[in-house]
Amino acid sequence: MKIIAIYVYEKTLSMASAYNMSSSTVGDASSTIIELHTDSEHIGYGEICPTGPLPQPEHAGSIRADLELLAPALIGLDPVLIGQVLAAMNSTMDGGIGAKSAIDIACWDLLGKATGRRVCDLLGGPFTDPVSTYHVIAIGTPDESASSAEHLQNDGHTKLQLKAGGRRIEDDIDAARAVAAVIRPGVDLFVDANRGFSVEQAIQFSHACAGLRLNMEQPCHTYEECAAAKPSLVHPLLLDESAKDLATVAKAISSGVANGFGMKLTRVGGLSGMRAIRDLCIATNTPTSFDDSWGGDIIASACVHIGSTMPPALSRGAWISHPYHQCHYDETNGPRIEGGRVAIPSGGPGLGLVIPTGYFGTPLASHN
Ligand code: 0XW
Ligand code: MG
Repeated sequence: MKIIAIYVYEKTLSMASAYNMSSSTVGDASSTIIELHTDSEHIGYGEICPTGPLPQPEHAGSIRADLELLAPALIGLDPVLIGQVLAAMNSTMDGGIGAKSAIDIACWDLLGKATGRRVCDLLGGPFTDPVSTYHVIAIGTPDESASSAEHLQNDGHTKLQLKAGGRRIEDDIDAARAVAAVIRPGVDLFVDANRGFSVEQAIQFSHACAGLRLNMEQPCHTYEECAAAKPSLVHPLLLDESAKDLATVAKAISSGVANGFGMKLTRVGGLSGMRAIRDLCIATNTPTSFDDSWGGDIIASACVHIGSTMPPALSRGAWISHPYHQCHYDETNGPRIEGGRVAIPSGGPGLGLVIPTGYFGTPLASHN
């Protein structure tokens, strides 16, 4: 099989409900879709959709510029030989991990379609289907946060991520106490400041919440600040934004800075990069989630496929943004949350999606 054309599309994902994080509010998101056309009947789909400055340094414009550079180097390559595709991209440009991740996901989709296997099977096989997910509670008052936590648990959610940061630390402490008071046995609570706490605030928060069963996710802006806070924290520490590649993840585990991770596929090289991190987490008994900043059915499917291959005891769930936008590229198989879990898309091999021809309209760029 050979790549004969690459098409790049824009898809706007309109917000259905508010989503506030410590220093940004997610508005309508501009997703970038990749179609890899081959000399077989198969088309591979990739996607990347960063939201604001928090989860990764890239944005829609920079990703599309990177794709202009990368796409010509891919024409004529066999997409199933993913290591060679990644090597060709790395010898074309340094950086551009987001664009490279979207191409990587499209290659895995093609590998599945070419072999008649689901991506989750090629990644080692699923342990669970449906796959556990976690749900965000946006920044709000203690009453609003506690009431969201109640509703989500009633809907079957067993993993809740309370957003924090960007306001008085006392407000975050009050919200965490209010949510912790309604958390039921067997439900996990993560307080995610998305880099919004200073080192002092992280320590103050942890001590004020000392009796509460929760994990702290990416409290401070940098790896170094999280590492400085860590010895004084009472709670387990999860890294998200600072866990930017495999080497950093390895360092965070071996130095004891991180007790687990919130991981974004398109920050670490797509399914290939995430597979390496998954394996390191399994080898070191370290929990991780399988997320992305945002995105539609393609990125959600990628997260669910690889999320299913994590032993459940170490899985913090696969996160999808579908509750916050109501768009499906594949109305039948597009991932959706039911009872706090998401089924592996079952529309066929690869990512399991059947996207109607022409769904994304006129391409922003064509390479052939
Ligand atoms: C819940 N997420 C995966 C989506 C948002 O973009 C940020 C995020 C997180 O965990 O920080
Ligand atoms: Mg996070």
